[in-house]
Amino acid sequence: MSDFTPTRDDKFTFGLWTVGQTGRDPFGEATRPALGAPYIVERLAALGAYGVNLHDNDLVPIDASAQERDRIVAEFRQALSDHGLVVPMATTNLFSDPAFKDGAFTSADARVRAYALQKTMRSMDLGAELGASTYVFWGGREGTEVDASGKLLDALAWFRDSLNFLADYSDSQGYGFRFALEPKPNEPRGDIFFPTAGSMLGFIATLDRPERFGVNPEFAHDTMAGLNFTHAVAQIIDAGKLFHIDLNDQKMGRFDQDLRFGAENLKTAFFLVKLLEDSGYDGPRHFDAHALRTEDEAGVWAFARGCMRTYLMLREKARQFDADADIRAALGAYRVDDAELAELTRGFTPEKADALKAREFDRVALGRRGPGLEQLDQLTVELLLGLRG
Ligand code: GCO
Ligand code: MN
Ligand code: MN
Repeated sequence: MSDFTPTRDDKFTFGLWTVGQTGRDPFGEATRPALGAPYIVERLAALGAYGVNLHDNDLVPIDASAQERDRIVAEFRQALSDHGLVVPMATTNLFSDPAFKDGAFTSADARVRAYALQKTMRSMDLGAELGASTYVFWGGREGTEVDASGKLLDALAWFRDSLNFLADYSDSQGYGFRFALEPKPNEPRGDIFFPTAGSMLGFIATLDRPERFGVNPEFAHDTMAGLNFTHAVAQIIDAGKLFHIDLNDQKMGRFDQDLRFGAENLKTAFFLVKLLEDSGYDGPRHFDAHALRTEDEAGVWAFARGCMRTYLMLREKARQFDADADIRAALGAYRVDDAELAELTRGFTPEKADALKAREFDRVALGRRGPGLEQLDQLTVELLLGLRG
C-alpha cells in the first residue's frame, strides 16, 4: 500500500494564488509574506505536485513593461524546467482591478468589455507560451447587486459574444485551448451570473462552438449554496463536460472559505473522489484553496501536502469500498435488475408501450421493500473511520 506520497502521475496542481495567498481577508492584512513564483514551483515539485496554474497577474504585474514581463516569464519557465512542473491551466484576473468593479465581459461600459477582451487575449498568449491546454473563465465580477441596472439579458449576450470571440482567437493562433467555465453563486458580487453547473451547461449549448467549452466546478461554490457538489460533478461528467476541477472545502452558508480539501465534509469528499476515479477523469486535480490565515509558511506547505494526501487516502478508501464483501453484498441487494423490464422500458415502440401499460405491478410490495441504505451508509462510515479491513 502507498504511503500516500503523491507522484506526478497523480496530476495534483495548485494555483500560484493558492499557496501564494498571504492571509489577507476583507477584515485584515496579510499574515505571511508573499512567495515568489519560482520558489513556489520548487516547493510544490518537492511535495510531488504535477503542475502549477496561474492568472496572468499572479505572475506578471498588471503594469509590467514588456521587458519586465519577458524577464519574469523566462525565470518562471526556467524554474518549471528545473523542477519538472507543468502549467496545465491558465486564466485571467478579471476581478482585482477597479476597472472590473462592475463586471468585465458583462460590464455596462463597452470600453471595459473591450479591455477585458484585450487582457484575456494577452493572458491566453501567456498561457500558451507556458504550455497550458485548458483555459478557465471565472467571472468573479460578472454579476450584480443592483438589478435596477436592467442589463440581465444584455449581460448574457455580451458574455456569449466575448466567449465566441475568444474561442476564435484561440483557433486563429493555433492555441487549441479547451475552455472551462467556473460557476459560483455569489462573492465577491451579491449575485454572480451562472451560479451553478447546470446554468453553465445550459449556456454552453448556446455558444457558436460548444464542443470547445466545458465546466470547471468547485467544491466550495456548490457547498456554499447548500448544493451537493458530487451530484453536480456527476451531471457534468454525464454531459462530457468535465474539463477541469477545483478541489477545496467549505462549510455551507458561510463566506468563501477555500479550506484544505477534506477539511470539513469528509464523506462528500470521499464520494467525490470515488466518482472522479470511477469515471476515468484523467485531467488535473487542482486545489483551489489556501492555508488558514493563522498559518506561517510551514503551515502553507502542511496545507498543500494535506490536500494531496487526503485525496490519495480517499482514493485508497474508494478501492477498499469496491473490494469490501459486506459493502458489495449490500449494494447487490440494493439494486434490483430485471432483464425483461429493462428491454421493455428502453427504446420506445407502440408495442412496448402497450405491453407496459398492460403489465401488473405489486405496488404495495414495492413500497414495503427496505433497500438497506442505513446499513450501507453505516458500512461506509466504518470504512472511512478505518474500522473495516
Ligand atoms: C474564487 C474562484 C477563483 C477561480 C480562479 C481561477 O472563488 O475566487 O474559485 O479562485 O477559481 O480565479 O479562475
Ligand atoms: Mn472559489
Ligand atoms: Mn475556483
